[in-house]
Amino acid sequence: MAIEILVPDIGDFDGVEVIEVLVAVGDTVQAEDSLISVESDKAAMEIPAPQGGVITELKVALGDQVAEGSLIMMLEPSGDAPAAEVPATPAASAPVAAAPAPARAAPQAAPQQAPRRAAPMAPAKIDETSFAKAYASPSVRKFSRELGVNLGSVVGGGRKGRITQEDVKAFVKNVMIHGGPATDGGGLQVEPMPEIDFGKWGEVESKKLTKINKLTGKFLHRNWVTIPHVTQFDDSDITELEAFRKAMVPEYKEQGIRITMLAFLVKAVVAGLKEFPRFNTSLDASGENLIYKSYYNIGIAVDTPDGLVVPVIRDADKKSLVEIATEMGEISIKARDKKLKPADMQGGCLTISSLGGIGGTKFTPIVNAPEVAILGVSRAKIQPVWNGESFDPKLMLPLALSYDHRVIDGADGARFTTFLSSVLAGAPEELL
Ligand code: CAO
Repeated sequence: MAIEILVPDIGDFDGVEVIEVLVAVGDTVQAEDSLISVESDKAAMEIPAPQGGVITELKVALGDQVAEGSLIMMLEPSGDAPAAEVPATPAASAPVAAAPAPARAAPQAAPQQAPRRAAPMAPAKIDETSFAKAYASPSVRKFSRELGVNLGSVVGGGRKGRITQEDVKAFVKNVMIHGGPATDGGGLQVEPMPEIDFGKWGEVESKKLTKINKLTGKFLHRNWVTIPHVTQFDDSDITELEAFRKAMVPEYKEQGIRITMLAFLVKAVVAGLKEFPRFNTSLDASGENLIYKSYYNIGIAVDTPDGLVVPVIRDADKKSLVEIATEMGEISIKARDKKLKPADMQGGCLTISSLGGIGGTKFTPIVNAPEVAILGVSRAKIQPVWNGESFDPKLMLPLALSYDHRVIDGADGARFTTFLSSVLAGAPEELL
C-alpha cells in the first residue's frame, strides 16, 4: 500500500516554493534520495525520500507553495526497513516539533494510518522554539537531534547563514573542548525569556529583524558569552593630526576622496599590530594554539539601515593613507547598497568601530572573533590638558580597546593603547 510523503520539519517557514521536482511517477527511489527542491527567501533545500520504493503519484508541481506536513507524493514502499523508527500512534498525537523524517511510515505496523511525524530522537533539552526557527535542511535537523544539539544555538556558516552539518560538528567540538552553553553541570545555563504580550500595556507593532540583525546578533552573542572581555580606555591627543587632516581635505575633496580620521586610525592600528604581534593572532579551533598572521587586514564596522556589517581593508600595511581613505569610501557605499560579498567581510585581523561621527564619550565594543581585539573610537573633543604649568586646549580622541583576555594580558592591552596614542599624537606625516 502506498504511503504519503510529507514535507518534514524544515524550520520556521510557512510557505516555501517547489522549484524542482526530481522524480516522476514510476521512478524507483532509495531512502534519502532527493525528491523535490524547495526554496525559501533564503536558500534552497532538498526533501529526501523517507524510505525506498516506487513513486506512484505526485501531489505537487513546480511553483506550488508547501510547508511542513504538506503532502508531496505517494510512494509504494519496496519492503526495505524505513530509515527511522516510527511511533505506532498516528500523527495527531505525535509531538509537534519532530525529527526530519515524518513520512517514514511503517506500513507494516500501521498501513491505514501512515504516521505523519516520527518521534524526536534523543531530544536532550532541545529548545523546540529556537530549533524550529533555525535555518537548516532536514538532514541537518536530523543530525542535530541525533546529537541532542539545539540548532537555535548554532551559528550558520553556510550560504545566507544556513546551518550546515559542518557547523553542527564544530558546535559539538567546541562544547566538548570548552564546555557548551546547554550542558548539565557546566557551561552557561540561563532561563529562557518568557513569552510576553507587550500589547497588554499599550499599542505595539511587531517588525521582523533583518537577516543582518539576526546573523550579527548570533555572532555577537556567541562572542560576548565565550570571550572574556576587558576594555582598556585611553585618550589620544590628535590636535596636530586633525590640523594636518583638515589641511589635506580640500585637495582630495576635488578628487571625490574623503580624508577621514578613520584612515589615519587604520594606519596607526597597523603600526600597533606590527609592534605587538600578539594582537594580530587568532586562537585555533582547539583553543590550544595561537595563529600569528603576517598580513594586516583591518575590519571597519559600518552602520547600514539593515544592520551592522564589517568589511575588511586588505593588506592595509601596503596601502597609502589616501588609498585607504579611497577604499573606505567605496566599501561604505558598497555596505549601504548591500553589495558586499562574504569574501569582503572575511580575513580581518583587528576591527575598528568608530562612533566618532555620531557622538558619545565611550563605549565597550565586542571582540569580532576570531580576532582577539577591537578598537572603539568615540567623538574627539577639546579638553584642558596640564602641561606642567598651565592647561592647554587639546583635541582628545577617546579610544576603547576591548580584547580577549585569554590571549592578551592587561599590561599588553595598556601598552597597545599607549603606543596607539603616541602614534596618533606623533608626526602625522609618518602615517601617510
Ligand atoms: N571625533 C570627532 N568627529 C569625528 C570623529 C571623531 N572621532 N569621527 C568622525 N568625525 C566626524 C567626521 O570628520 C565627519 O565630519 P565632517 O562631515 O565635517 O567631515 C563626521 O564626523 C561624520 O563622519 P562619518 O561617520 O561619516 O565618517 P567616518 O569616516 O568617521 O566613519 C563609518 C565611517 C563607515 C565608520 C561610519 O559612517 C559608521 O558607519 N560608523 C558606525 C559604526 C558602528 O555602528 N559601530 C558600532 C559597532 S558596535 O555595535
